[in-house]
Amino acid sequence: MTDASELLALALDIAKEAGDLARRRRSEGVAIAATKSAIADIVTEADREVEDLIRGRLAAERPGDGFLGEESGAERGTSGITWVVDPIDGTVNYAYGIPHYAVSIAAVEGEPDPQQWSALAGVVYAPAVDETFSAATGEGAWLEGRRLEVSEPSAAGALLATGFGYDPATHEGDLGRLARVMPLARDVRRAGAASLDLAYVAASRLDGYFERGLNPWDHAAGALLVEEAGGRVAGRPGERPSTLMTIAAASDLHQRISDVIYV
Ligand code: LIP
Repeated sequence: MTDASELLALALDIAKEAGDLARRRRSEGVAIAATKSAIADIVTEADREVEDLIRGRLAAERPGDGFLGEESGAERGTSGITWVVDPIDGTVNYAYGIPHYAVSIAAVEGEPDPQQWSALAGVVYAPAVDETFSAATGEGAWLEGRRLEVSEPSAAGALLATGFGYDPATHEGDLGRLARVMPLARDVRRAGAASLDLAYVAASRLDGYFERGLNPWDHAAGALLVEEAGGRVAGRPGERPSTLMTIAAASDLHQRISDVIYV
């Protein structure tokens, strides 16, 4: 039986080292290495270097584990544990010098598939503000020693966050969903890093978050944070989070967001 707090301790140590590297590279100047799914979907040299550091540390400390990373792809392990990694979530923020990006590391058990896996440990580390959000299954979600709990919105309405994909062809649909959700909101934030949007829901800095088009590494750690803070994370009605949809909030608000998105 794998000890979730042991995996969490390793993820915390590696996320800190990886975040320090990302912050250092940011101060030295960022080089765009390539574009991916669309011209707006960039990868920097630092994304790749930070992922190599994380993957190298994990391979050295836990050689039997699998890996699924945004930049270097997937490798099956033999231990039943897979590490799901976004080295710099919020890459466009990072490239523009907006200090809102994060290292996201999750350890999951079972099939390396978000529709099947069980998340055991998750860390979202924001190097620019030196904030570490962490959770292990059954042990709660934490920010710098403070136990986190999701919030239901006040009478003023919900403070929500959302995001838009890199493919312009999807924007009309995203804006249509936003228009349907707006009546629930006191206001909306578009901050540019899904892992931090989820961490902020866990920390009651946001009441809710929804986005279409996320990849497993965008939500693997953040979803565990929200669930361990007493919230709910799902996709389309009855489904787990996926590229089709990710909704995170306290239970009642979650249902209301889902109901207006899937009318
Ligand atoms: C980003 C997400 C963000 C989403 C972007 C992109 P990346 O991840 O964090 O929420 O709107 O389209 O997927 O590319 O910075 O790792």
